[in-house]
Amino acid sequence: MGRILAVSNRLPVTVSKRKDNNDSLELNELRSKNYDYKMSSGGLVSALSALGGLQWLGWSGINVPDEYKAEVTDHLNKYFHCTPIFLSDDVADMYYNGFSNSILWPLFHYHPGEMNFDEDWWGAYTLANRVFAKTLAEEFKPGDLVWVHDYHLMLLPAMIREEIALIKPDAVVNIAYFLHIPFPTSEIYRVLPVRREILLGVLQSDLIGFHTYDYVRHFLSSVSALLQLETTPVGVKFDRFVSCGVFPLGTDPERFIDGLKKPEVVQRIDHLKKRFEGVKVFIGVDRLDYIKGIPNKLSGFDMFLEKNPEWIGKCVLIQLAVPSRQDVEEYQNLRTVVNELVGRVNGKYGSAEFTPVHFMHRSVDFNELIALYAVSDVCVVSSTRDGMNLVSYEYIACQQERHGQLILSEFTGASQSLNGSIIVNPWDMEELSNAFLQSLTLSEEKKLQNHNLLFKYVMKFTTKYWGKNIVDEMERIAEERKKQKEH
Ligand code: GDG
Repeated sequence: MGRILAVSNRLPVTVSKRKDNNDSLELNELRSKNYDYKMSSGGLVSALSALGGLQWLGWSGINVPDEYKAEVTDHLNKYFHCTPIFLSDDVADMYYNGFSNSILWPLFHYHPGEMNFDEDWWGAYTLANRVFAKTLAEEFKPGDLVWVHDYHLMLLPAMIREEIALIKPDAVVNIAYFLHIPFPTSEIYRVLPVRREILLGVLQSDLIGFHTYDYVRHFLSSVSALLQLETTPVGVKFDRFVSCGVFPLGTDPERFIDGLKKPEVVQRIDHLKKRFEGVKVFIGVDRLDYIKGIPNKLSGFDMFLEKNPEWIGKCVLIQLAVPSRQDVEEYQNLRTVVNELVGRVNGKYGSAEFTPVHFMHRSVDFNELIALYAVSDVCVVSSTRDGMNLVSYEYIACQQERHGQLILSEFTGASQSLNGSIIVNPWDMEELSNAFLQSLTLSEEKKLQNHNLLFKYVMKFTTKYWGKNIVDEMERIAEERKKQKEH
């Protein structure tokens, strides 16, 4: 197999226009003549890089005028093995904020009421996918494996085949597709006006991966109901057999465990431990997104304190809510709701000495994040839907010392793997408030038992394991196809 061409909406490098015009500055990896570059680190980036021979294609994230496109392309390619996709501001807005995040995202997370179908957004989505496909076809060399990521690019597998056929007609193209969010039940999916087009787009992959078997099942029933194609439990009989499989994503636990040993993190942990001495700490880490069930968490915490007043003053909820998609209206409304709820809980139980909810509407750096994970007694994940949820994995990786407990919504993909967590229905306030209490009152022995189960799982099913599994499966499929062709 040749290189892996990973395609995702955004590149793992942030490109920004340089504000200074200081030509005397030295040009290096982080700086070309007119632009700055910053590599994002994350589980996915390191896992895919570890597979070797990786070229990453994705949207540059900013509008780059024609005269600078060659500069940015050459720089990204030379230093980062990245190929940028350029989109105009208008197309990018309608494709990303519009169709991807205001139609597919709410619908796939069971919010059909918030989906306002718009023909122009659909047009922009189609166009953006076409631009991706054309750039990819130029980049593609026979033997490369194409790996497409996520809901922004559901038309891409079909378009890739069309574009490559135009310029490299004899090339064999192997395509894997992975969906990072849930695939909803077919009764929800069928609401989408372009439901057939989207399915036909992904079905040009050789392998389609999902986090859980429920998502596979939903996908297969949509395919059979809407396209009348024959399916088996592991795929679709199409012009080729399209394999559909379960590949639950994990995290990179070593990155967290090693991070906790850094002197500045050790120091920060000491400081936080002193700050919260004698107080139990609940932690929530979410993008400020309506799927994360932050209002449910705050209401559950409210009920817990109301029913168990002996805990008032003895526990806090630290909620980190990272700003997200602030150009989309639903996210602005959510912010108002969450601010109101935080104010209500703090007004009800707070005092001059004590604040029950510490709410941060911003992101923190990695060191601060892992220090917060490490000093917390319980992590609360209350998503109303979540493809997987990696925060729960990261928390466990940071809990070797404290054996903290995990309250986990049954509507996350993670809940199907993380045996040892306290599973809750985040819509059942009674159950959620009881889980807050239970997590604090479990015996040390039970806490250790839960932690050991979870820690073992998180250490084994890592991002690297996930990436390797998908690539191995793709290689197997490619090999099988080759043999079939020879006979
Ligand atoms: C989508 C799906 C699926 C958060 N705050 C800070 C920060 N984070 C990092 C966490 C974690 C990541 O963001 C969030 O990942 P999740 O998986 O929890 O959620 P989504 O962003 O919604 O991701 C999800 C995932 O794709 C992968 O397939 O699991 O279901 O929705 O890594 O650590 N990182 C730093 N500061 C913060 O303030 N440094």
